[in-house]
Amino acid sequence: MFENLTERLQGIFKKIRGQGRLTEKNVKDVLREVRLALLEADVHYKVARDFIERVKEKALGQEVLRSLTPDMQIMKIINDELVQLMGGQAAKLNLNPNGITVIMLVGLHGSGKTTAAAKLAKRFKSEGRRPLLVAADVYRPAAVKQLQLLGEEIDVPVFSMGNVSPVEICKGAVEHARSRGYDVVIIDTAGRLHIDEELMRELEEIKEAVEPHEILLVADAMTGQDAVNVAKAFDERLDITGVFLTKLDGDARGGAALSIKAVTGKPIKLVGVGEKLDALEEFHPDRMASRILGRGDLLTLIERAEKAMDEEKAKQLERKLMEKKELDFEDMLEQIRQIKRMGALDQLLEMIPGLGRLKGLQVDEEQLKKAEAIILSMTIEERRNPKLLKNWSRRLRIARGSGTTVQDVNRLIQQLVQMNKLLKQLSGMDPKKARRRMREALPFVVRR
Ligand SMILES: Nc1nc2c(ncn2[C@@H]2O[C@H](COP(=O)(O)OP(=O)(O)O)[C@@H](O)[C@H]2O)c(=O)[nH]1
Ligand SMILES: [Mg+2]
Repeated sequence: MFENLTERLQGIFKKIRGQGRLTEKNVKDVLREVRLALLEADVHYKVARDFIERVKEKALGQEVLRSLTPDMQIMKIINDELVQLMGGQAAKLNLNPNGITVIMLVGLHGSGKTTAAAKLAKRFKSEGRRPLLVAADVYRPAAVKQLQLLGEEIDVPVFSMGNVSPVEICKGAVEHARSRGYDVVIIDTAGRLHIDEELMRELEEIKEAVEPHEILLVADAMTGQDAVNVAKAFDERLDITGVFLTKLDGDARGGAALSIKAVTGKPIKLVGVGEKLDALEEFHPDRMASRILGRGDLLTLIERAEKAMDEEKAKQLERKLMEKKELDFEDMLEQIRQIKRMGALDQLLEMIPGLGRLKGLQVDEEQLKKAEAIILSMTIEERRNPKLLKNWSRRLRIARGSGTTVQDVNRLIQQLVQMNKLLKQLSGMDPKKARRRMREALPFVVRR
């Protein structure tokens, strides 16, 4: 799915990786290429233009996390904007909480309406609902037969009537559902090769007759911008509630998925990812964005870095450490927790240039856990006044309480002594240098 776009974008990010920071010039260069990549993916040109404008504003504005490398900064901004472009939040189906839900599927021939109807029915059935499929495509006998076969496959009844108009069939179906206790009515309507007036009028009549809770336009993602135009045309006549985008498993270029919300204002609610009847997914803009960027793992890491690098907090701790004459075990505990918040330290270090010199360092998770357990087994008094630990029986109690040995406890006490020694040495130093020395002396971080 969208492999080409993903590949292009990754190539673009790579180019900017080596550069020191984002400047007007390199942002412009990068965004020119991103714009081309979007157009090539068949994104609507206005959508692409506005998108680039927003990314540029953010990249050159103050909103970026300065501690990330330039490619990460740009990637993060593009990711956030992609999510917004596709609607931000995932849009849920509007179901009637106390009665029958009517869902009407509309769209051109071959877009996947009949398949989508069966997929929805299967999903509802698995959720314990009682769906009823409605064959309102009366112009081709084969269409009714196709729905009936799919209905048999998933064991969901298909409502059809002889030689009457689609509007009558739909009304009849809702009546039937009411009397037989079906709670979701899924209408498979007729399509056309092109949008035509007769079809639109028929669909409007059905809409008026059964007042659907959802009118989903079924659109084929493989047709790119055409799908967007179709969505726009259907929306203007029917005021659709959302889009069911099909065939995303094929070599769709992404244009439809990226442009539909921006052009029509209507969200993509569901996507079809295969011919099988369980190939149905909810549309999540955030997941789709990270799929497009192909770096879901990295994005999670960046978010973690943002959380962990809460700079205010880090400075506060540093300031506190600098002001204090003596560190105690409470300070150490706080430090341990900060390291833990950062998680996989070595991965984070690689993308935060300021910490690059710590490369090759690794958190000793075992030691970290042990230290935390030991400190947690101390009384508050002992944490604040480490001198109390000269008493052997206290150390024995702590070792037992934390499942460690007295040697472990001794070692931790020794570490605190070392930290305090370092702190004394730093006291006369230039604060900047001192802070750096202090960070480098973090306990529990070992050289690989
Ligand atoms: N690969 C793929 N094929 C699909 C998907 N949805 C539908 N199709 C295929 O598209 C073709 C047309 O589907 P159909 O439901 O008959 O379209 P309709 O004319 O709108 O009712 C069929 O061959 C389906 O198997 C999908 O999500 N992925
Ligand atoms: Mg059909």
